[in-house]
Amino acid sequence: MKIHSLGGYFHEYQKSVQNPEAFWSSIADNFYWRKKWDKVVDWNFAEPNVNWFVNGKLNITENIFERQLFTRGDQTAIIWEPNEPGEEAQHISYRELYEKVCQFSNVLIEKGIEKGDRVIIYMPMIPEAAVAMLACARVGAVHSVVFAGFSATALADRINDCEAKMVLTSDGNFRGKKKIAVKAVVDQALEHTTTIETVIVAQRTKQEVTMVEGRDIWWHEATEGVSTENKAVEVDSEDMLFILYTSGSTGKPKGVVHTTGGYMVYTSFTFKNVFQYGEGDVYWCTADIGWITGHSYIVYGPLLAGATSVMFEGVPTYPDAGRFWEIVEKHKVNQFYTAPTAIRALQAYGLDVIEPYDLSSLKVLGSVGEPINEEAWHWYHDHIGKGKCPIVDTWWQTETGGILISPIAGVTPTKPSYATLPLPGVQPIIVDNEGNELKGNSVEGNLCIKFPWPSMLRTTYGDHERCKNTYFANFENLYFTGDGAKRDEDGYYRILGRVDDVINVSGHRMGTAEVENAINEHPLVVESAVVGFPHDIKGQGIYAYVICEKDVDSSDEQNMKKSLIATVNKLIGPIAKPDKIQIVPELPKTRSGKIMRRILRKIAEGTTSGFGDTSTLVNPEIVNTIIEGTKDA
Ligand code: 7RM
Repeated sequence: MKIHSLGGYFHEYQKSVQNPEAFWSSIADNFYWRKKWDKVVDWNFAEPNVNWFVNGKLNITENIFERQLFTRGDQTAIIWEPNEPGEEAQHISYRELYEKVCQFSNVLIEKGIEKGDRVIIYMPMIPEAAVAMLACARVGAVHSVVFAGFSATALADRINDCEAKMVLTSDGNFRGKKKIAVKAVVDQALEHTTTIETVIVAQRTKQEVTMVEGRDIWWHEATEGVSTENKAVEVDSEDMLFILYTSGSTGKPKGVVHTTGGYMVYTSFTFKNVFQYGEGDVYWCTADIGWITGHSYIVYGPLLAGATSVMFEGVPTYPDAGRFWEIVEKHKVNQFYTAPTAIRALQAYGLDVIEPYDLSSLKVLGSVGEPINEEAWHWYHDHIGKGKCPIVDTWWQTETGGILISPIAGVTPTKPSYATLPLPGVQPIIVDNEGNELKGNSVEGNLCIKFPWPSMLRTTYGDHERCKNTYFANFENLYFTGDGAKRDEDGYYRILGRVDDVINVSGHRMGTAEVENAINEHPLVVESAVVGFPHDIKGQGIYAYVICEKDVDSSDEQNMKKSLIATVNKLIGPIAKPDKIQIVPELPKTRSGKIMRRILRKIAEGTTSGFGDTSTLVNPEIVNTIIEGTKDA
């Protein structure tokens, strides 16, 4: 079902709220189910317990391949654009991809992977990464993709949390001018895990790697001579499709669990509608498969919808800042989906790097990951879309599986920095801190969702209580997003950012507690506090206030900072690197020992006065000391 007009949108929206079961079953009917569901949705948000397409049986890859091969076998499924512009792009048809997936499924089975087993995918943006995800899904295994920029420690944590049996990786990764060792990180991680039986290594950079006898095997050797025919394993609609780890306000990252039937229906539906994907179009999402955007809108959504999806190995600034636009011209991209941080970074290079390229194929522009500021919105609209492409500012989360609030391209009138209206089936509600609904328009508060949608998270892996406490316990019978939002006089939603201790750095989600925990691991650190601060390109930067052991004197400060950054790199990865580190003698604390983050956030923003009531601090004089010290951060 595709919505073509604003009237059509309101009509479908009404239907989806009045009779969600009828609405979603008519969409799910377009898929191939080995056995139809008994009930569309069965749910409560108290436990929570959410089931979609109850007792339905299917395989998601049968819906990508078998269901579509007849009509799309020769159509390109994936256009892979390598890091080096001089290396040839690959066009992989639906039939070729099908054969690769079947073949690799046979390898997984041969290596002892069974339905329900967890498989870690730690790979760069190469076609094998998509093949790996789909082969897991085909044999009923649960993939957990770990962004290949995470450190060995972060990788080991995830392997241990889900007790994975296998790792799929590559020798290395080409990223701009850099050649990154990937397999070596896996080797380090596996020194701290016990569950991995097999590591399969795709060859990409041909750099030297160590292969452990009996554990490690090359992808090309494992697949050699293996049949390209495979019958998909039947799974239940509510069987796990994947786990994806994401940061929260406390503790270690949580394994967000997505299941099969609902995720399939929702990602495909939202992909087609939000981007208004049409037959023969070329769609490009610049995300990495290590994030939810890569899962839902490079791999599953587009392929379920029979689209041609571009997958790019490199970075936006290599060999120069015109690379995105060169690729748009080269592959005649029609829908382009990226993050505000990339837009702002490229904006800084000026218009000369865009000018050489023909961007006339573009029809729709998308934005995701963080609020898009008005200036970036206008630049994107005027200089990339040449004023003729609608911008879809898509709001969603790892936990929501798919886009929840967004314009429908060319249908919903847009407004800069507004995610606009909920998609059909999505019932947002804004509540105050006591959980009272703020009705009507022109209100601002905590963004919650009051009715389930098919691709919502079902649990956090191995810890259902944590899922309940994080998302369903703040406000009774509501899913709490962690975001603040405003609904304006037109009923449009504007996302105001996180209301918890999660920050958004270049569109990457980071828990301030997670960064603090890493910093605190440093032997010379007594205590630390991490906050976000406004950053021109990244959206938010990371500001760390650190108390060191007495013997770190000010002449050591630069070395100490370097050493702290190395610790964060080791425990999380370069994406968590603090932009500013300030060594402080104390942190502002209340009598009960709580750090007053509100004050630290203000200082990091550059505020020097007006901190409100500081009388509850045990050490109010520290505020001025810290303000004075910001110049050295
Ligand atoms: C898809 C993704 C989720 C958090 C979310 C928001 C922020 C995402 C937008 C946005 C304003 C947007 N998943 N966020 N999209 N804020 N406008 N269009 O990013 O799990 O990594 O992050 O990102 O705060 O809660 S995520």
